[in-house]
Amino acid sequence: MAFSSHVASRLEEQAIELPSWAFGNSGTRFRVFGTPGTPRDPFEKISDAAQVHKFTGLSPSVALHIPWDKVDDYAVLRRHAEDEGVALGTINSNTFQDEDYKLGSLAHRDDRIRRKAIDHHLECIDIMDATGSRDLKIWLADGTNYAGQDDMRGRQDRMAEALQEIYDRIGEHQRLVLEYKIFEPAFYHMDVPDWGTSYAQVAALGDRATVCLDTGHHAPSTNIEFIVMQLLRLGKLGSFDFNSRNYADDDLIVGAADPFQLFRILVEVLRGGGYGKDGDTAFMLDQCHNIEDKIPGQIRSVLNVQEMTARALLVDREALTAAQVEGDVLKANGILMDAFYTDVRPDLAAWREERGLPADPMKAFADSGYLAQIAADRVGGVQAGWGA
Ligand code: AOS
Ligand code: ZN
Ligand code: ZN
Repeated sequence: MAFSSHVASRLEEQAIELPSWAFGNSGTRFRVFGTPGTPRDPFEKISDAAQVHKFTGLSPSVALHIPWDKVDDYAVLRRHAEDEGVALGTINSNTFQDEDYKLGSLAHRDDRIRRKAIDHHLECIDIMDATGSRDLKIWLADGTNYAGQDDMRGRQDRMAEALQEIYDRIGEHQRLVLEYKIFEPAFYHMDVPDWGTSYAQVAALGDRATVCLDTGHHAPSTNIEFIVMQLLRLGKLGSFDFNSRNYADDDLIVGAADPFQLFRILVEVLRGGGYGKDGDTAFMLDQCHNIEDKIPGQIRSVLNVQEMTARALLVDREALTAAQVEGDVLKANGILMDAFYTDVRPDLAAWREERGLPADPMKAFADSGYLAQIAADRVGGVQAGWGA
């Protein structure tokens, strides 16, 4: 049984932005396991990311992280990306790896350090102008480790003022996306710990400031799809950083730990008008691959999102609403579970082939020999990783 024309066409709207840093070496504080052929510069990262789009058709853009992806001429990097069949996407700021930021950045008490952090973001916006990027994603590691360490309210006020200056520089076709995270690297409080704080901060800025929801940034058992519903209802769900976690911000392959949760999130995205042409909630991966091959890890990730999206599109919304109106608890849950339990892989394979894509992108990439080729070509030089 093939997909209905409705599902088939909606699947064509899917676009999942890849993080450049997923193709470099990253790992944990215990060890970073390198891989032969790992990119040595942003150009090679873009080439690897373009393989994901080539074999899946799902990832037309690549997010950059500044300063990790700094280059002399962004017009050259932009042309390289276009030659590889992708575009440059979100620009991610970085105020978490400089010695000055030990006690914070945009929330810091020291005017000089806050100025430095604001200027870094203004530089990121200049880069956005060169790359044609729409989104500036801000994730702050700011916070404290002990009660009494600093005045939490003063930090909110200073951060609000700094964000306002950054927002005022954002162009009319650009957005500021503020990401929240419950803990790490601060362990007593984060200055943007939850969706409510991010919402309060971006609502104060204006229409082109929104929230980034990273699926690994919540306390265990948080009902993430409720947050998705609420932010869509408030018109402030700017983007997702998709990944999966078993315990904390593990940054593992999205859908690997809990495909049902990913399905429920996508059901709310569809219901709330955040999917594809309905709205402008950007889908992005934010993952790090330490022991698994990086490009196949990203291919598996975007296929997981596609598969759960296909299942979410199968939910019989009319029958579900009718069951909800009737208060028929088991029938309503059963309708949702019928969609979740549907194996859409054969129909997805056919859908891909009808569009000139390989039925099995994982196998097609493995057969391409690309990994062996870059391992042979990329000998010498410093492999890119977190911080380079
Ligand atoms: C950190 O945990 C956040 O998820 C960030 O979005 C991300 O890991 C890093 O800044 C690269 O974007
Ligand atoms: Zn993230
Ligand atoms: Zn994270």
